[in-house]
Amino acid sequence: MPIDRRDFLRLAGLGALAGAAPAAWCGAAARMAVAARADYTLRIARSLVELAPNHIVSTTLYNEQFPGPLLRLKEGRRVVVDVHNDTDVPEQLHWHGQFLPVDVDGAAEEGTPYIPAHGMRRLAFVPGPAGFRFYHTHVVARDDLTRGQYSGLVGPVYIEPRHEPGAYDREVFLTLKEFDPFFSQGGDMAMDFLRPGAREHALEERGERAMKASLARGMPHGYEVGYQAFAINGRMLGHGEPLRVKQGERVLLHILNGSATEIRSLALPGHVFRVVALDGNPVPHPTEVPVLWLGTAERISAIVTMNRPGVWVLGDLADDDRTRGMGIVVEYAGQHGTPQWVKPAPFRWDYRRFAQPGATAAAPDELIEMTFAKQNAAIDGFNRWTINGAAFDMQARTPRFALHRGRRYRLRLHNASDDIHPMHLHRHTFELTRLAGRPTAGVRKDVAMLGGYQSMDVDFTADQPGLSLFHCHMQLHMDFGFMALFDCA
Ligand SMILES: [Cu+2]
Repeated sequence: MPIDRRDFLRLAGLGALAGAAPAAWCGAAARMAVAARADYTLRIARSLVELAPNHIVSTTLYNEQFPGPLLRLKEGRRVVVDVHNDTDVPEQLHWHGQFLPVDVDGAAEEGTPYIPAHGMRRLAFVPGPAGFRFYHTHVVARDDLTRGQYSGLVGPVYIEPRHEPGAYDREVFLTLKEFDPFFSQGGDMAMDFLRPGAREHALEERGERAMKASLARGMPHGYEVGYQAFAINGRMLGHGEPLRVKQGERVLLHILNGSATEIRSLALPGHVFRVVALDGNPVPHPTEVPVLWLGTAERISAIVTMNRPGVWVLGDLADDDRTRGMGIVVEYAGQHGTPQWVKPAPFRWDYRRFAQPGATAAAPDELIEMTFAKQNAAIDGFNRWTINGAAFDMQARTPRFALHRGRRYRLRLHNASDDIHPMHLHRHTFELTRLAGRPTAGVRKDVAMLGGYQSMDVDFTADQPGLSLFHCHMQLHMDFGFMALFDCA
């Protein structure tokens, strides 16, 4: 739910600074006092979330709330954030989608210092680029389902651009998140919704060989993670405040998939979503779609024109997940009754819809190829993931790819597994330039779903000195090898 800075300061116990400053607070003394205060304070601690009156979960949160407070920052204006860690374990806070130095970015793999257990770090940085970003924990959880993204450590960030286009009446932030995780073997995640859908024969053969080899060893499947509860903004469907709208209103939804492992979908019966930004970056070709799909950590900003009065469910297409909470009620003024859900017609998600038709990507200076593969149940029953044959090694900090500052790189990513991988690059934005053999240009993201047995090209300019982490954003994959570093001299 939207929260402005004044509310946030009040909630954070800093009300004295948010209101009118006392008369005595003037001159140098006031400047010093203000400089000693952070703009925002985040406190990491174990707490409770009331998903529904009969469903309260205990997890780790920012400021005892889910999601963490919306941080509204201004592009280019320095901000100071104090992060306190009241837990017994070191933490990392990653500023997802921003271009920040290694010291602040929030990944131990790059060299960001930990926020010590029962300690704090003061972070000062210049936010950017403008748009919908977020912050989240960035620690390795492995088999501990209380840690990493399995916890409730997720919060939205909105960096106000210098010029806001503003063709909408109001903004609503929605964070999608599951709770009460458990280990399972096998799942039923949707896999056939991506377009283009063509698989590469060579990748398929390689994946099937790996599966046969693991079957021969008697280790066919590694663990997956399932969840007992599903929620939007920490409330199960029907248990939070509905999204109250008026006929004709244009509502800009900023949707974040804060899941550790799940791909999410959303539909609102009788309405369409005009997608204006992906991962916070305006798309070249805003387009209306009936269904949204988001891999872990992806964001979609979409305008919905409220032109079908009623009481509706804005919810996930997966019946099991929606009935266990993944949705929110949209209620028009003066309308009453049971919220209605109507299953949408089949719809395939294709990033190319939002690209400039006919545009071609600039040629890169260099090509880096990576092949991702799965070794079934190879680490204590968990799948091991490799990049060009090597799982990530924290001691050696490998695999590592050397980059030259200012050069433009094309990453050619080959997926020799049947899973979809939401691939994320820290500290940069990349441009999608080829999806399953089809060229595209102009869509800029920081996470993109790579389909099973498919290849994808993404281009970026190496403009951040030091190490930048590149990984699959599925917690279960990144924790078991699916990470690499770029080293920019
Ligand atoms: Cu993955």
